[in-house]
Amino acid sequence: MKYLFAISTVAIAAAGAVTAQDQVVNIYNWSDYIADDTIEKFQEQTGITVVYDVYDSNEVLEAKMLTGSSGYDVVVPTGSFLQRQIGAGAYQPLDRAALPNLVNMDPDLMAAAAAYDAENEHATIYMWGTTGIGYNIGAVAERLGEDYEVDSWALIFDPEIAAKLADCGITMLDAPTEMLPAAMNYLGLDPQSIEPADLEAGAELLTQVRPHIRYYNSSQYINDLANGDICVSVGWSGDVFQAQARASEVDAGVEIGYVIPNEGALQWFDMLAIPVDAPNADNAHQFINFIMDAQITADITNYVWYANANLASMPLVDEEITSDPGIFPTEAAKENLWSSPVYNARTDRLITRLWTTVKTGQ
Ligand code: SPD
Repeated sequence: MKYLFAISTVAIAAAGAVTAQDQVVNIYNWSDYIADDTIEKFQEQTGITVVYDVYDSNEVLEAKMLTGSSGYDVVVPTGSFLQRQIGAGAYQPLDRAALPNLVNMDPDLMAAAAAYDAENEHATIYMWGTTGIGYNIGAVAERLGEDYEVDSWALIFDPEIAAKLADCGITMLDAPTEMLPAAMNYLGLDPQSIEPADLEAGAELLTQVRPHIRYYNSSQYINDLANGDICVSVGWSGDVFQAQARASEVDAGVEIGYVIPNEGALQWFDMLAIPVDAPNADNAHQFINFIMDAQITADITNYVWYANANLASMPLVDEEITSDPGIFPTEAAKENLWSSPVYNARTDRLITRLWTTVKTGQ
């Protein structure tokens, strides 16, 4: 999906110094991941026209980055994928002099993200979140009882429980590097393990519950949860909160909850990076610097319900968001969060093969 955001001639004239060739920036971002006015504000402020394209899978982005000549100026890989793509030479180092708003970033979270990109040389954090469970509170209570507490991956990974929910619709992310570790963790295995036997055990569990899964998709579940068309999703934190907000707008009696299960969950960072062959690298830096403005980042978090790593933005983020443990996990919940390992090519091939088996049943 590609959007060209129109810009008024007034804004172009105001920008003055930029040449015609410089007046475009091509952004490739996750779907449902920006405020409704961010692009317009950037265009008004800089005179640069934004061409905006979206995806819902790291694998899709990675294929483009490794092929090269994508035409994109700014992309948003998740940390573990970023590291592998940096290794393949897919990104250029950031010009820190062009990014004065880097001072706004939380040094602790940037240090955590540096595990994937030494000294944050190639990327800065866009948003971060967890991969947990979104659920329709009423539909689940109807099937499992009012007293059933939704606090465990058992809701999805226990075949007996999943069977009771199948009729109202369980969905999983089409994200093998997230679903396999979640299943492994539920089995008591290390979610970061790259041992083939552990990954195979995770796949076996996913195959067991497969008859109860309505679909594997990483974006459709937002609307489907909101509309009551499905009742349980393995989903990304902010996406589930967006479903919650949409459900309350529709007011069809659907109430959505998000839980980081007791057994733990994946924590991830999505990173702003510039492809090595970006046609408009200067504009890309302007865009990234604009995003790191405290008010702009706060506006995005307030719109998409994802945590950010911009300390200066925090006083501007709605308290409803900063105080929600599903978005900013408690210290206790943080103890059980894991990060994604960087998979080598061999493990990656195994994961792809196992995931195909899980999804197709063969
Ligand atoms: N709708 C925005 C979803 C952003 C999800 N980022 C991917 C995280 C991968 N672990």
